Amino acid sequence: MTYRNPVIKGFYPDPSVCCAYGKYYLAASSFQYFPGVPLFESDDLVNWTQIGFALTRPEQVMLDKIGSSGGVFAPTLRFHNGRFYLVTTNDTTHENFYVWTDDIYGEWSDPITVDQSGIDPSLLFDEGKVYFLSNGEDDSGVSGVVQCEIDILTGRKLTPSRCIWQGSGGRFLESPHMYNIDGIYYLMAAEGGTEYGHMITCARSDSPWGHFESCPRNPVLTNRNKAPYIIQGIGHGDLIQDKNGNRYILCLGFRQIHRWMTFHHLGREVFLVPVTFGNDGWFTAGHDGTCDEYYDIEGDFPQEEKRIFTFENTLWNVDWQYLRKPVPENYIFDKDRLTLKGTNITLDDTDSPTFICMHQRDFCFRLRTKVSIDAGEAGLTLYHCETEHYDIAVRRTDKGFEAVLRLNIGGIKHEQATVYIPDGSADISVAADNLSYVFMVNGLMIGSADTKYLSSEVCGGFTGTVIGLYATGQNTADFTDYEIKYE
Ligand code: 6LW
Repeated sequence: MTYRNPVIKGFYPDPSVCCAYGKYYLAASSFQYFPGVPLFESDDLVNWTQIGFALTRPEQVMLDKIGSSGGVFAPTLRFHNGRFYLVTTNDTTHENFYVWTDDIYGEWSDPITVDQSGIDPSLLFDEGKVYFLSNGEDDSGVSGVVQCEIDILTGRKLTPSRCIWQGSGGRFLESPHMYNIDGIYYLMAAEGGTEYGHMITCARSDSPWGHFESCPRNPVLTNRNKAPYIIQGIGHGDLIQDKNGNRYILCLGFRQIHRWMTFHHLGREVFLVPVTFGNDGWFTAGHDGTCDEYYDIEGDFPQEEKRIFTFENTLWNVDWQYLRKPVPENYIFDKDRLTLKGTNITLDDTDSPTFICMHQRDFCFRLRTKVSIDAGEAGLTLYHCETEHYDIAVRRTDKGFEAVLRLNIGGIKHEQATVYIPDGSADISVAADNLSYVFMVNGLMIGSADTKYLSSEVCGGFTGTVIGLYATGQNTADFTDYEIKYE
């Protein structure tokens, strides 16, 4: 079959993948969003469905008033002896911790911390031992990929942390994962930073402690010299073997809004790249160490994608996320209606406004909903972070009600349009393509805005654009007839 990349669209960076009970499971970073660490499952590595989150209880992860792009960084998902382990970092509290579960569709354990520095922690279960890797500093102050052995029941270190590899020379050595493949220990990592210079590099050894020999063909996967090409920033990946014995890397990358415009606003997405091992024991990723849009792989199954998202066909606890530490009483869910209770916390605050979102999964879509308020303001937001978001909303003023389109870019707040509406209800809609969003109220266009100002190049940070519903002020807001339709 031929599949098309990305295999998971929208802001789901730093993928990590494991196999259990004949299925594949994938975890991604979530930063300031709650619940933390979205989880997906797949039968074939190409078609992925979200099944929930790993960090579903506020006690598991401190996100209260944390900065955007703080919080939960790159996770690693592993399955060993009937148990799933998910290890990650809260970058805001500088803690590496893991949680476990025997039922990936259920709740995960409380966090178990590991006293090793750095980010991007990973686990290797090997010959009765558990190795804990991260990018950080070892016990003698040497930085690189550092490793210790841990007791998996308690998280206690059983050995000192030792630097085992310092990469191939690129900046920001990150995302270490180690694999025992037929007795050889392969160490895969990312270098170059998670922007246009991103890459995956590799080393190997006959012991998990090294000495690691760098692959002579490093970087083994990068799109940094592939131009002009929409898919950029390929890096940070995990290696997996499928049921037929074929190997793949699932990695992150992003799609520029246009071939000649170096902006991406959908965040870092998930790409699947076939890998072939050569006689020299090293692998080639893709055809030539780059990530293509299309690949032919073994298997006869369709690539399918959910294109329509409504209240009725999504699950509140599987498909939607909040900012930081939400107040549950402010969200009332019905089958075909969402009621939000506003507070004085706004979308501009580094806090938890009444806000619930799904990720923007593709460039082109049409989105509509009907919103009704009694006071304050409520509406839709295309939200990248507190300084960059486009809001189309209904609000109450001294004179009555109006709809407003407000563009927030880098601290500039621009009300592009206000439209009188007779009561507190309006149909609001957005039509999007690669370059712009067009906003409508009751079927009439009231303005438009460029996608590029919601890009990571403008906003900075590690997240992507999400589509949120929000309420601010002391109000009750009802949303009905909600539909996002990707083209
Ligand atoms: C992550 C690091 C990275 O921890 O970005 O792409 C950081 N690589 O490995 C945040 O996602």
